[in-house]
Amino acid sequence: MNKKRDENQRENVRKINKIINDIKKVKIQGARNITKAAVKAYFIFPSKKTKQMLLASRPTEPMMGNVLDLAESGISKEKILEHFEESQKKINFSTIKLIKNNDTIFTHCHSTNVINALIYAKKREKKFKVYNTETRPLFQGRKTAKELKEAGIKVTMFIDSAIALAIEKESKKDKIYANKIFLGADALTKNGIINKIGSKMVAELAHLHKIPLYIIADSWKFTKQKVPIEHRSLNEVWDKAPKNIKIKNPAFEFVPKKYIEGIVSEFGILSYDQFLKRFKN
Ligand code: RUB
Repeated sequence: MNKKRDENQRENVRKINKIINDIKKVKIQGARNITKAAVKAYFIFPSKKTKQMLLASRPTEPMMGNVLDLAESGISKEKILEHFEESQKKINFSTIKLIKNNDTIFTHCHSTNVINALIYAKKREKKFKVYNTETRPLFQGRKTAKELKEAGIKVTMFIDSAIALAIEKESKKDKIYANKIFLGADALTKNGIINKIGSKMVAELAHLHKIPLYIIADSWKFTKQKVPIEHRSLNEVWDKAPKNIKIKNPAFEFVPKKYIEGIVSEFGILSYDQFLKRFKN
């Protein structure tokens, strides 16, 4: 009997550690997927220790913290997972209203909230194409391009340093430009959002060229706490780099709200300040 119990315990620890490692290695990526995986891990063995270990696996994910707080307070796993499905449905209903036929929508990295909304629009016969960026060093952009292609959406992937080319209106004569930008978010804060490194450059270009930037994100990503920016391993950038070369590998960055045309969440399409008000209520 005890042997069986010990075996079960070991198996549970193994499952939790696997999820934590997959999050650390970005095999599980994106705020929504990370949070769902964390919920799964937490409910294998609900405890303060499990919670702490999960939180440490990805510091730039307040949604994981918010959801683990809910789990700790007694909200069931089913209720939490139901929120993600319901919220995504509402996000899809709103995002489709923003998409016009012949749009070119630019996106960066890989956001499940964005991709699900684009696939929903495609299934409802919207005709648009997507430009996306490869997102070095871990190439989440390839995942985005593959998923969109599999859904029948026309997609063109650019190297990261071609961001300006992909969204600048000056290039209109070559038909290389985006007329709408959809980004996901890891964190929604009072003054702006946090998302994959490169997002601020996208936002500044959007502002300069008057291309509307929408953040497509579940409201559970909101936090009042300071969000630490994760700096990842230097090997991801240059494995076995010569000594005495400094390398920086920040994974996320802050985008001020002044660059954001609207937030598409389960509350609908709102300006940043309207969203903050709605969230408070
Ligand atoms: C992913 C990323 C995504 C947000 C939102 O970065 O920046 O835009 O997490 O994603 P990484 P979602 O690949 O390093 O996790 O919409 O899936 O919550």
